[in-house]
Amino acid sequence: MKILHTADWHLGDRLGRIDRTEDLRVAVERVASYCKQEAVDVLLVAGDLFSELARPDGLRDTIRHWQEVFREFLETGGTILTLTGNHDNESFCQTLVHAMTLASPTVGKPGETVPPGRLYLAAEPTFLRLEDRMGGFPVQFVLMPFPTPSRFLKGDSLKYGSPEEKNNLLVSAWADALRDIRAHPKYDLKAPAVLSAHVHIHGSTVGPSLFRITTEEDVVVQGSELPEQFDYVALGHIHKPQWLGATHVRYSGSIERMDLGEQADQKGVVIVEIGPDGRNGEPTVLPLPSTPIYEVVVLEPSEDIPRLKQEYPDAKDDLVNLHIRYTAGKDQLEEVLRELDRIFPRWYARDWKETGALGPTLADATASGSKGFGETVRDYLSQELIQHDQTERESILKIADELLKEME
Ligand SMILES: [Mn+2]
Repeated sequence: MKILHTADWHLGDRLGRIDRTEDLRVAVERVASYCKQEAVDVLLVAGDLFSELARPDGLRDTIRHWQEVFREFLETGGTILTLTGNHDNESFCQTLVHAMTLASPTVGKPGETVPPGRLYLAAEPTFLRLEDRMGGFPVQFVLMPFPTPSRFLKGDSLKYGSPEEKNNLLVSAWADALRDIRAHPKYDLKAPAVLSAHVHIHGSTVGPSLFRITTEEDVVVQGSELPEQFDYVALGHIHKPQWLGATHVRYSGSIERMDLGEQADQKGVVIVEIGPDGRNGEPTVLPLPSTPIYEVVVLEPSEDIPRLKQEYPDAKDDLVNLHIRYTAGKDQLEEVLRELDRIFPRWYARDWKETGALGPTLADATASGSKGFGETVRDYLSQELIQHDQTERESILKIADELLKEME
Protein backbone atom coordinates (compact mmCIF):
# COMPACT_ATOMS: atom_id res chain seq x y z
CA MET A 1 0.00 0.00 0.00
CA LYS A 2 1.56 3.23 -1.13
CA ILE A 3 0.89 6.24 1.07
CA LEU A 4 1.54 9.89 0.29
CA HIS A 5 1.89 11.87 3.51
CA THR A 6 1.35 15.62 3.55
CA ALA A 7 -0.03 18.14 6.07
CA ASP A 8 -0.73 21.77 6.89
CA TRP A 9 -2.41 22.88 3.68
CA HIS A 10 -3.99 25.98 5.28
CA LEU A 11 -6.20 26.44 2.23
CA GLY A 12 -7.63 29.90 1.78
CA ASP A 13 -4.92 31.50 3.90
CA ARG A 14 -3.70 35.08 3.66
CA LEU A 15 -0.32 36.60 4.39
CA GLY A 16 -0.77 40.26 5.20
CA ARG A 17 -2.76 41.74 2.32
CA ILE A 18 -2.00 38.80 0.00
CA ASP A 19 -4.51 36.03 -0.62
CA ARG A 20 -2.61 32.72 -0.85
CA THR A 21 -5.46 30.75 -2.44
CA GLU A 22 -3.82 30.46 -5.85
CA ASP A 23 -0.35 29.48 -4.50
CA LEU A 24 -1.94 26.80 -2.35
CA ARG A 25 -4.09 25.45 -5.16
CA VAL A 26 -1.01 25.02 -7.30
CA ALA A 27 0.58 23.07 -4.45
CA VAL A 28 -2.53 20.88 -4.03
CA GLU A 29 -2.48 20.18 -7.78
CA ARG A 30 1.17 19.10 -7.48
CA VAL A 31 0.19 16.73 -4.67
CA ALA A 32 -2.50 15.28 -6.94
CA SER A 33 -0.04 14.78 -9.77
CA TYR A 34 2.39 13.03 -7.39
CA CYS A 35 -0.49 10.71 -6.40
CA LYS A 36 -0.88 9.79 -10.05
CA GLN A 37 2.83 9.60 -10.90
CA GLU A 38 3.62 7.42 -7.88
CA ALA A 39 0.49 5.24 -8.15
CA VAL A 40 -0.47 6.22 -4.60
CA ASP A 41 -3.24 4.27 -2.81
CA VAL A 42 -3.77 6.52 0.18
CA LEU A 43 -3.41 10.28 0.41
CA LEU A 44 -2.90 11.09 4.09
CA VAL A 45 -3.30 14.74 5.09
CA ALA A 46 -2.25 15.19 8.72
CA GLY A 47 -4.43 18.16 9.63
CA ASP A 48 -4.76 21.91 9.16
CA LEU A 49 -6.56 21.57 5.86
CA PHE A 50 -8.22 24.96 5.99
CA SER A 51 -7.03 28.35 7.12
CA GLU A 52 -8.86 29.96 10.01
CA LEU A 53 -8.90 33.04 7.77
CA ALA A 54 -10.97 31.32 5.05
CA ARG A 55 -14.57 32.48 4.83
CA PRO A 56 -17.53 30.16 4.14
CA ASP A 57 -17.51 30.88 0.39
CA GLY A 58 -13.75 30.24 0.34
CA LEU A 59 -14.28 26.88 2.05
CA ARG A 60 -16.95 25.99 -0.49
CA ASP A 61 -14.61 26.81 -3.38
CA THR A 62 -11.85 24.79 -1.72
CA ILE A 63 -14.01 21.68 -1.47
CA ARG A 64 -15.07 22.12 -5.08
CA HIS A 65 -11.43 22.44 -6.11
CA TRP A 66 -10.69 19.11 -4.34
CA GLN A 67 -13.54 17.51 -6.24
CA GLU A 68 -11.95 18.51 -9.55
CA VAL A 69 -8.36 17.78 -8.59
CA PHE A 70 -8.89 14.42 -6.86
CA ARG A 71 -11.81 13.08 -8.92
CA GLU A 72 -9.63 10.75 -10.96
CA PHE A 73 -7.66 9.62 -7.89
CA LEU A 74 -10.86 8.70 -6.05
CA GLU A 75 -12.61 7.20 -9.08
CA THR A 76 -9.69 4.85 -9.65
CA GLY A 77 -9.88 3.55 -6.07
CA GLY A 78 -7.61 6.00 -4.21
CA THR A 79 -8.56 6.95 -0.64
CA ILE A 80 -8.05 10.26 1.16
CA LEU A 81 -7.59 10.14 4.94
CA THR A 82 -7.58 13.44 6.80
CA LEU A 83 -7.92 14.75 10.32
CA THR A 84 -8.49 18.14 11.89
CA GLY A 85 -5.72 20.44 13.09
CA ASN A 86 -5.74 23.46 15.39
CA HIS A 87 -6.48 25.83 12.51
CA ASP A 88 -9.44 23.86 11.17
CA ASN A 89 -12.77 25.35 12.12
CA GLU A 90 -14.29 22.78 14.46
CA SER A 91 -17.93 23.35 13.62
CA PHE A 92 -17.30 23.42 9.87
CA CYS A 93 -15.36 20.14 10.06
CA GLN A 94 -17.99 18.55 12.34
CA THR A 95 -20.60 19.51 9.74
CA LEU A 96 -18.56 17.84 7.01
CA VAL A 97 -18.19 14.70 9.12
CA HIS A 98 -21.91 14.59 9.98
CA ALA A 99 -22.84 15.03 6.33
CA MET A 100 -20.51 12.24 5.26
CA THR A 101 -21.88 9.98 8.00
CA LEU A 102 -25.40 10.66 6.76
CA ALA A 103 -24.31 9.69 3.27
CA SER A 104 -22.87 6.37 4.46
CA PRO A 105 -24.23 5.72 7.96
CA THR A 106 -22.89 2.18 8.31
CA VAL A 107 -19.28 3.09 7.59
CA GLY A 108 -16.57 3.86 10.12
CA LYS A 109 -17.24 1.96 13.36
CA PRO A 110 -13.95 1.63 15.30
CA GLY A 111 -11.59 -0.85 13.69
CA GLU A 112 -13.82 -1.62 10.71
CA THR A 113 -12.53 -1.95 7.19
CA VAL A 114 -13.78 1.06 5.24
CA PRO A 115 -14.44 1.16 1.51
CA PRO A 116 -11.79 2.86 -0.64
CA GLY A 117 -12.47 5.52 -3.26
CA ARG A 118 -13.59 8.32 -0.96
CA LEU A 119 -12.49 10.87 1.59
CA TYR A 120 -12.58 10.34 5.35
CA LEU A 121 -12.20 13.18 7.82
CA ALA A 122 -11.48 12.40 11.48
CA ALA A 123 -12.69 15.12 13.85
CA GLU A 124 -11.99 12.93 16.90
CA PRO A 125 -9.58 10.04 17.62
CA THR A 126 -10.38 7.45 14.96
CA PHE A 127 -9.36 3.88 14.21
CA LEU A 128 -10.09 2.32 10.84
CA ARG A 129 -8.75 -0.27 8.43
CA LEU A 130 -8.11 -0.12 4.72
CA GLU A 131 -7.47 -3.15 2.59
CA ASP A 132 -4.55 -3.11 0.20
CA ARG A 133 -6.02 -3.21 -3.29
CA MET A 134 -3.33 -5.48 -4.72
CA GLY A 135 -2.32 -7.71 -1.80
CA GLY A 136 -5.66 -7.80 0.00
CA PHE A 137 -4.03 -7.38 3.43
CA PRO A 138 -5.47 -4.82 5.88
CA VAL A 139 -3.56 -1.81 7.18
CA GLN A 140 -4.70 -0.17 10.43
CA PHE A 141 -4.91 3.60 10.54
CA VAL A 142 -5.07 5.62 13.75
CA LEU A 143 -6.06 9.24 13.12
CA MET A 144 -5.50 11.73 15.94
CA PRO A 145 -6.80 15.28 15.47
CA PHE A 146 -5.21 18.20 17.31
CA PRO A 147 -6.05 17.84 21.02
CA THR A 148 -8.66 20.51 21.78
CA PRO A 149 -10.88 20.37 24.90
CA SER A 150 -14.03 19.64 22.90
CA ARG A 151 -12.43 16.73 21.05
CA PHE A 152 -10.45 15.20 23.92
CA LEU A 153 -11.80 16.24 27.32
CA LYS A 154 -14.93 14.79 28.84
CA GLY A 155 -16.97 15.49 31.97
CA ASP A 156 -15.06 16.79 34.98
CA SER A 157 -11.80 17.28 33.14
CA LEU A 158 -13.48 20.11 31.18
CA LYS A 159 -13.44 22.14 34.41
CA TYR A 160 -9.80 23.15 34.23
CA GLY A 161 -8.71 26.23 36.17
CA SER A 162 -5.72 27.56 34.25
CA PRO A 163 -4.16 27.31 30.78
CA GLU A 164 -1.40 25.13 32.27
CA GLU A 165 -3.95 22.77 33.75
CA LYS A 166 -5.80 22.61 30.45
CA ASN A 167 -2.56 21.79 28.64
CA ASN A 168 -1.62 19.06 31.11
CA LEU A 169 -5.07 17.50 30.82
CA LEU A 170 -4.83 17.53 27.02
CA VAL A 171 -1.37 15.98 27.03
CA SER A 172 -2.61 13.02 29.07
CA ALA A 173 -5.95 12.81 27.22
CA TRP A 174 -4.03 12.52 23.94
CA ALA A 175 -1.91 9.65 25.31
CA ASP A 176 -5.02 7.99 26.81
CA ALA A 177 -6.91 8.16 23.52
CA LEU A 178 -4.02 6.57 21.67
CA ARG A 179 -3.63 3.87 24.34
CA ASP A 180 -7.38 3.12 24.25
CA ILE A 181 -7.30 2.64 20.48
CA ARG A 182 -4.31 0.29 20.70
CA ALA A 183 -6.16 -1.65 23.45
CA HIS A 184 -9.36 -1.93 21.35
CA PRO A 185 -10.46 -5.55 20.81
CA LYS A 186 -10.24 -5.03 17.05
CA TYR A 187 -6.71 -3.63 17.17
CA ASP A 188 -4.13 -6.17 16.09
CA LEU A 189 -0.73 -5.38 17.59
CA LYS A 190 0.95 -7.57 15.00
CA ALA A 191 -0.72 -6.18 11.89
CA PRO A 192 0.73 -3.18 10.02
CA ALA A 193 -0.31 0.13 11.53
CA VAL A 194 0.03 3.78 10.58
CA LEU A 195 -0.52 6.69 12.93
CA SER A 196 -1.38 10.13 11.69
CA ALA A 197 -1.54 12.98 14.19
CA HIS A 198 -1.72 16.74 14.25
CA VAL A 199 0.29 17.59 17.32
CA HIS A 200 3.60 18.95 18.59
CA ILE A 201 5.73 16.02 19.71
CA HIS A 202 8.38 16.61 22.35
CA GLY A 203 11.83 16.94 20.83
CA SER A 204 10.84 18.27 17.41
CA THR A 205 12.50 21.30 15.84
CA VAL A 206 10.08 24.16 15.48
CA GLY A 207 12.22 26.55 13.42
CA PRO A 208 11.97 30.33 13.94
CA SER A 209 8.38 30.11 15.20
CA LEU A 210 5.25 28.01 15.34
CA PHE A 211 2.61 29.07 12.84
CA ARG A 212 0.18 31.45 14.60
CA ILE A 213 0.32 29.67 17.94
CA THR A 214 2.54 30.51 20.90
CA THR A 215 4.61 27.87 22.68
CA GLU A 216 2.49 28.47 25.80
CA GLU A 217 -0.74 27.67 23.97
CA ASP A 218 0.65 24.60 22.26
CA VAL A 219 0.10 21.05 23.50
CA VAL A 220 3.35 19.08 23.48
CA VAL A 221 2.93 15.32 23.80
CA GLN A 222 5.42 12.53 24.42
CA GLY A 223 6.24 10.38 21.42
CA SER A 224 9.14 8.20 22.50
CA GLU A 225 7.18 4.96 22.05
CA LEU A 226 5.75 5.79 18.65
CA PRO A 227 8.64 4.44 16.51
CA GLU A 228 8.11 1.00 18.10
CA GLN A 229 4.33 1.08 17.95
CA PHE A 230 3.80 2.07 14.32
CA ASP A 231 5.19 1.21 10.92
CA TYR A 232 4.88 4.83 9.94
CA VAL A 233 3.94 8.00 11.84
CA ALA A 234 2.58 10.81 9.64
CA LEU A 235 2.69 14.07 11.56
CA GLY A 236 1.31 17.52 10.94
CA HIS A 237 1.42 20.85 12.81
CA ILE A 238 5.10 21.79 12.63
CA HIS A 239 5.72 23.30 9.22
CA LYS A 240 9.42 22.53 9.08
CA PRO A 241 9.89 19.11 7.41
CA GLN A 242 11.81 16.69 9.64
CA TRP A 243 11.99 13.21 10.98
CA LEU A 244 11.86 12.61 14.66
CA GLY A 245 13.79 9.94 16.53
CA ALA A 246 13.43 7.49 13.63
CA THR A 247 13.23 7.95 9.87
CA HIS A 248 9.67 6.60 9.80
CA VAL A 249 8.36 9.24 12.24
CA ARG A 250 7.92 12.40 10.20
CA TYR A 251 6.58 15.87 9.87
CA SER A 252 6.00 16.26 6.15
CA GLY A 253 5.89 20.05 6.61
CA SER A 254 3.44 22.42 4.95
CA ILE A 255 2.94 22.43 1.16
CA GLU A 256 3.99 26.06 0.73
CA ARG A 257 5.99 28.61 2.71
CA MET A 258 3.34 30.18 4.91
CA ASP A 259 5.26 33.04 6.53
CA LEU A 260 8.71 34.60 6.87
CA GLY A 261 9.74 31.98 9.43
CA GLU A 262 9.57 29.36 6.65
CA GLN A 263 11.69 31.26 4.12
CA ALA A 264 14.51 28.69 4.22
CA ASP A 265 12.31 25.57 4.19
CA GLN A 266 12.38 23.18 1.26
CA LYS A 267 8.84 21.83 1.17
CA GLY A 268 7.85 18.35 0.05
CA VAL A 269 5.65 15.30 0.53
CA VAL A 270 6.64 11.88 1.87
CA ILE A 271 6.02 8.57 0.11
CA VAL A 272 6.02 5.38 2.15
CA GLU A 273 5.04 1.85 1.27
CA ILE A 274 3.43 -0.55 3.73
CA GLY A 275 3.41 -4.29 3.04
CA PRO A 276 1.72 -7.18 4.90
CA ASP A 277 4.67 -7.30 7.33
CA GLY A 278 5.18 -3.59 7.79
CA ARG A 279 7.14 -0.91 6.03
CA ASN A 280 8.87 -1.65 2.72
CA GLY A 281 12.12 0.28 2.68
CA GLU A 282 12.68 3.86 3.80
CA PRO A 283 10.23 6.70 3.25
CA THR A 284 11.26 9.07 0.46
CA VAL A 285 10.64 12.79 -0.02
CA LEU A 286 9.39 14.40 -3.22
CA PRO A 287 10.01 18.15 -3.46
CA LEU A 288 7.37 20.87 -3.74
CA PRO A 289 8.59 24.20 -5.12
CA SER A 290 7.41 27.14 -3.04
CA THR A 291 7.07 30.89 -3.23
CA PRO A 292 10.07 32.99 -2.10
CA ILE A 293 9.32 35.02 1.06
CA TYR A 294 11.77 37.65 2.29
CA GLU A 295 12.28 41.08 3.79
CA VAL A 296 13.70 44.08 1.96
CA VAL A 297 15.08 47.12 3.78
CA VAL A 298 15.23 50.43 1.92
CA LEU A 299 17.49 52.94 3.71
CA GLU A 300 18.29 55.39 0.88
CA PRO A 301 15.46 55.28 -1.66
CA SER A 302 17.37 57.18 -4.39
CA GLU A 303 20.20 54.61 -4.31
CA ASP A 304 18.35 51.50 -3.22
CA ILE A 305 15.49 51.52 -5.70
CA PRO A 306 17.65 51.42 -8.87
CA ARG A 307 19.73 48.68 -7.22
CA LEU A 308 16.64 46.65 -6.26
CA LYS A 309 15.36 46.93 -9.85
CA GLN A 310 18.62 45.33 -11.00
CA GLU A 311 18.75 42.70 -8.30
CA TYR A 312 15.10 41.64 -8.49
CA PRO A 313 14.10 41.73 -12.17
CA ASP A 314 11.62 38.90 -11.70
CA ALA A 315 10.12 39.24 -8.24
CA LYS A 316 6.52 39.45 -9.38
CA ASP A 317 5.44 36.36 -7.44
CA ASP A 318 7.67 36.88 -4.40
CA LEU A 319 6.12 37.67 -1.04
CA VAL A 320 8.00 40.62 0.39
CA ASN A 321 7.92 42.50 3.66
CA LEU A 322 9.14 46.06 2.94
CA HIS A 323 10.81 48.28 5.53
CA ILE A 324 11.33 51.79 4.18
CA ARG A 325 13.20 54.82 5.45
CA TYR A 326 12.95 58.12 3.61
CA THR A 327 13.91 61.75 4.10
CA ALA A 328 11.22 64.39 3.77
CA GLY A 329 12.12 67.06 1.22
CA LYS A 330 14.55 64.66 -0.48
CA ASP A 331 12.41 61.59 -1.20
CA GLN A 332 8.80 61.55 -2.38
CA LEU A 333 7.18 58.85 -0.24
CA GLU A 334 4.33 58.26 -2.71
CA GLU A 335 6.80 57.79 -5.56
CA VAL A 336 9.01 55.47 -3.47
CA LEU A 337 6.01 53.30 -2.64
CA ARG A 338 4.92 53.21 -6.29
CA GLU A 339 8.40 52.18 -7.48
CA LEU A 340 8.60 49.43 -4.88
CA ASP A 341 5.12 48.29 -5.86
CA ARG A 342 6.38 47.82 -9.43
CA ILE A 343 9.39 45.75 -8.34
CA PHE A 344 7.51 43.75 -5.67
CA PRO A 345 3.83 43.72 -6.69
CA ARG A 346 3.13 41.00 -4.09
CA TRP A 347 4.55 42.83 -1.07
CA TYR A 348 2.48 41.54 1.83
CA ALA A 349 3.39 44.10 4.47
CA ARG A 350 5.23 47.39 4.51
CA ASP A 351 6.16 50.06 6.99
CA TRP A 352 7.96 53.36 6.58
CA LYS A 353 9.54 55.99 8.70
CA GLU A 354 10.76 59.50 8.00
CA THR A 355 14.46 59.81 8.88
CA GLY A 356 13.84 62.86 11.06
CA ALA A 357 11.15 61.02 13.00
CA LEU A 358 13.50 58.22 13.93
CA GLY A 359 15.38 59.88 16.77
CA PRO A 360 18.04 58.03 18.70
CA THR A 361 16.52 54.56 18.18
CA LEU A 362 17.42 54.63 14.48
CA ALA A 363 19.24 51.32 14.63
CA ASP A 364 16.16 49.55 15.93
CA ALA A 365 13.87 50.76 13.18
CA THR A 366 13.68 47.35 11.54
CA ALA A 367 14.26 45.13 14.56
CA SER A 368 11.16 43.37 15.77
CA GLY A 369 11.89 43.86 19.48
CA SER A 370 9.87 42.22 22.17
CA LYS A 371 6.20 42.97 22.51
CA GLY A 372 4.85 44.99 25.40
CA PHE A 373 2.25 43.64 27.77
CA GLY A 374 -0.71 45.39 26.14
CA GLU A 375 0.33 44.29 22.66
CA THR A 376 0.79 40.70 23.78
CA VAL A 377 -2.71 40.70 25.27
CA ARG A 378 -4.23 42.25 22.14
CA ASP A 379 -2.40 39.87 19.79
CA TYR A 380 -3.42 36.87 21.85
CA LEU A 381 -7.07 37.93 21.93
CA SER A 382 -7.24 38.70 18.22
CA GLN A 383 -5.77 35.28 17.52
CA GLU A 384 -8.16 33.49 19.88
CA LEU A 385 -11.18 35.33 18.52
CA ILE A 386 -10.31 34.91 14.87
CA GLN A 387 -13.28 32.65 14.20
CA HIS A 388 -15.80 34.81 16.02
CA ASP A 389 -17.82 37.36 14.19
CA GLN A 390 -16.39 40.79 13.77
CA THR A 391 -18.69 42.77 16.07
CA GLU A 392 -18.19 40.28 18.88
CA ARG A 393 -14.42 40.34 18.33
CA GLU A 394 -14.28 44.11 18.31
CA SER A 395 -16.38 44.52 21.42
CA ILE A 396 -14.20 42.08 23.37
CA LEU A 397 -11.05 43.82 22.20
CA LYS A 398 -12.58 47.11 23.26
CA ILE A 399 -13.21 45.80 26.78
CA ALA A 400 -9.62 44.53 26.90
CA ASP A 401 -8.34 47.92 25.78
CA GLU A 402 -10.30 49.66 28.51
CA LEU A 403 -8.90 47.31 31.13
CA LEU A 404 -5.40 47.84 29.82
CA LYS A 405 -5.87 51.60 29.98
CA GLU A 406 -7.06 51.31 33.59
CA MET A 407 -3.95 49.34 34.47
CA GLU A 408 -1.65 51.89 32.89
MN1 LIG B 1 -1.34 23.15 13.25
